[in-house]
Amino acid sequence: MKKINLKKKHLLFTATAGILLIAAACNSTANPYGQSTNSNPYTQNTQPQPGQSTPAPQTNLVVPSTPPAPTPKPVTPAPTPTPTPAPTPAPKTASVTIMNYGFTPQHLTVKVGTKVTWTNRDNVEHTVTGDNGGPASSPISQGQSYSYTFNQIGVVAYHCSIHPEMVADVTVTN
Ligand SMILES: [Cu+2]
Repeated sequence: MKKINLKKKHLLFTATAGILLIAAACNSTANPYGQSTNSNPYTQNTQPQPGQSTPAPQTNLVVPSTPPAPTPKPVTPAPTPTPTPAPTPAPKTASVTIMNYGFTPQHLTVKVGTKVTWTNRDNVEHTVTGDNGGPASSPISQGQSYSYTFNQIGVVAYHCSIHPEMVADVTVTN
């Protein structure tokens, strides 16, 4: 019994030693180029030869396999355009003063659609009467006014029907 046990142990030891040897052999031949290119790797790596420049430490060599995900741009909501209110057309108006038996200004130029207001400053009545259509007021007493809107392009001559020498005109342009 004892002898068999010893023999078994011996066999086990021999087998283990053989495996270790094979493993060691494999290790030594794993890199066949290592010995020829670097005969003494320890001294060469730690002690640079004189005249040999120390290789600069290479940094930033790690290249990420995937590019970093782009940071999502913050979505800025498009500013709501403030609705521009349609400019209210300035009321086109003009004034003519009737004074001293005359119209001032005697020659007036306005844009089409302009409302012209005549105001009598004389202490006598006057009219605004178009020569060929246009304004046609009744007698305007002192301090009163008459208005007419010119909606057609052209020259409108007018006078005072009470005092025909009082003449003037309005030029209506586009
Ligand atoms: Cu008059």
